[in-house]
Amino acid sequence: MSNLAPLNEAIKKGNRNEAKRLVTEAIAAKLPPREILDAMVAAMDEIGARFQRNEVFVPEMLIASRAMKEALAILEPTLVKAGITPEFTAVIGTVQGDLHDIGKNLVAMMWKGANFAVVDLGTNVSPEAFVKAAQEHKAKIVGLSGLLTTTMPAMKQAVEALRKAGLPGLKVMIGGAPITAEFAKEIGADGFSPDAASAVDLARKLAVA
Ligand code: B1M
Repeated sequence: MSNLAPLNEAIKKGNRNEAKRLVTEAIAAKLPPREILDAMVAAMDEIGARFQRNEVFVPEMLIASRAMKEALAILEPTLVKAGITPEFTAVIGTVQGDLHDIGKNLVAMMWKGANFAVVDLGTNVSPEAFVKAAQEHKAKIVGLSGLLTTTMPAMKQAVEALRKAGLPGLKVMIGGAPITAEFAKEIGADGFSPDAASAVDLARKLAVA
């Protein structure tokens, strides 16, 4: 196999068995691991762009992300052997008091699909836990998700704790249904994304800023 278009297509369609079969074939055919990875990441970029154009919706993003995740797990040992590592580490979690995780999981999946190393702290995450994880994993990005207006103050507290920890170069981005760019500015976050696709673009932008 020398053409990676079918692998790209299988991920976009969320056809995980086909994606796993094709990535296995590509590895066996000794295609350059970077090219295999690029074809897979391009599929997720395209899905993200389609989502932003309202051409696909959350279910399509979820199944594409699942196909990506499973195919990536097969490719991972080959990438490690070739010295290809994730672009950077991003920590994500839903803020304290909030148990909603569907949107946060979607962002985490899209980030993994974009070749970021993702540390997912789950839900109801305290400001201290965000700080600890950012320090431990030398994160470039911390992403805070929140769905409740009542837990927006917890988001502010998490941003304050991260700032107080003085982690050099760390960027904090936020998102969730009640969150706005104005609120991000107000609490001193570095940015806000309205959806999982733009969360990839923003994380990339912030990581190099
Ligand atoms: Co809850 N809930 N809920 N709920 N729930 C909402 C949020 C609510 C708007 C419903 C309503 O009243 N209309 C309302 C909040 C009102 C408010 O605060 N103003 C609400 C409430 C009140 C509650 C409870 C308090 C209800 C109760 O017990 N009385 C309770 C709170 C529990 C708690 O958290 N402590 C509660 C509980 C629950 C369930 C457990 C039943 C369940 C959650 C299941 C789960 O997440 N595992 C649930 C659900 C499912 C919802 C709704 C229906 C759907 C949320 C969702 O998953 N959306 C929601 C109503 C609604 O939004 N229509 C509602 C789909 C998801 C893909 O979108 O999460 O917005 P979203 O994520 C998007 C973007 O926001 C963005 O990208 C995602 C994908 O594009 N995004 C980020 C999210 N995080 C990001 C981070 C980023 C960047 C982008 O960077 C880091």
